[in-house]
Amino acid sequence: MGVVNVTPDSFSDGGAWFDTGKAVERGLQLAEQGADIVDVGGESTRPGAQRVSGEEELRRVEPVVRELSRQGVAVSVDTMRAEVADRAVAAGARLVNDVSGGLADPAMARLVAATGVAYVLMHWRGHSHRMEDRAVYADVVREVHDELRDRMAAVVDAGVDPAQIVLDPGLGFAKRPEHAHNWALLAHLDRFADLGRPLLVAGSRKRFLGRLLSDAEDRPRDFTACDDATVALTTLAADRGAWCVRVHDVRPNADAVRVAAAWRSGGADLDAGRGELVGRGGL
Ligand code: PMM
Repeated sequence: MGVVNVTPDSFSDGGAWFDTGKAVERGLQLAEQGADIVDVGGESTRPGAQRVSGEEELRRVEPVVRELSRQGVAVSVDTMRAEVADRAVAAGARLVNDVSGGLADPAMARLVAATGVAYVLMHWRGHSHRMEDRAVYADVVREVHDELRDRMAAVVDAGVDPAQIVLDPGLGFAKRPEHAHNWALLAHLDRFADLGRPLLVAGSRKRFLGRLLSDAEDRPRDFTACDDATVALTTLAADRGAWCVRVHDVRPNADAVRVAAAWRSGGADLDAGRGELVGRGGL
């Protein structure tokens, strides 16, 4: 999954695609570089970010989703709002990527159920301006696992078919780099297998990588210099069976996924590193 942030303030790409034409061009480029899905978002979720209005979010994402879908790209919409998801699905999106796991908008689960599209349900403990305070865990792996299980039960209660769901531990969301929450989750990805759904791992350019790669004076590495570490993360995640990795720099990560898949299958299935289907009608 390649990322196109149609925002002026995303931490990871600094507003480079905040223009419909540029965003579409970028999405096409990512698909060409090997992304099976292009994730289009209009609201920054970086720590401390303030929300934008639904109207503004829609203005940013809808034309990009429509044009990329028209050109045959499988598009996912990164939104916490049911109304934005609804309009994006009408414009051709085939997956709703909700970082709030249905918590930010009570109408989201019903909308996802009604449309039948694939749904990424991420672990979340509150909007960006609060998530740092809520990153308190006795056992991060158990708590994230149990909270994902409970959110999955809640959206299924609201009518979502479990077959639509992809789970995401939400690296960097209410997870503190200084407490190694993200690394604990990555080290124990296998603990999420009992939930019975594919996993999405999204660590690309996140602060925990910059912190790991701090210099001798303990200054974190800038996110722009974390792409090699992202590829390493992708390789390990793919080897441990992640269904999808969400990344900014697609080509090397798509290559890593294919290498890991070929390695895992012992060469028996050289197409194993390409996207497979989730949700009614698939991707
Ligand atoms: N992280 C960001 C945005 N969307 N979606 C999912 N499913 N998982 C994530 O961890 C996630 C996400 C924030 O990162 P960005 O600024 O690179 O978009």
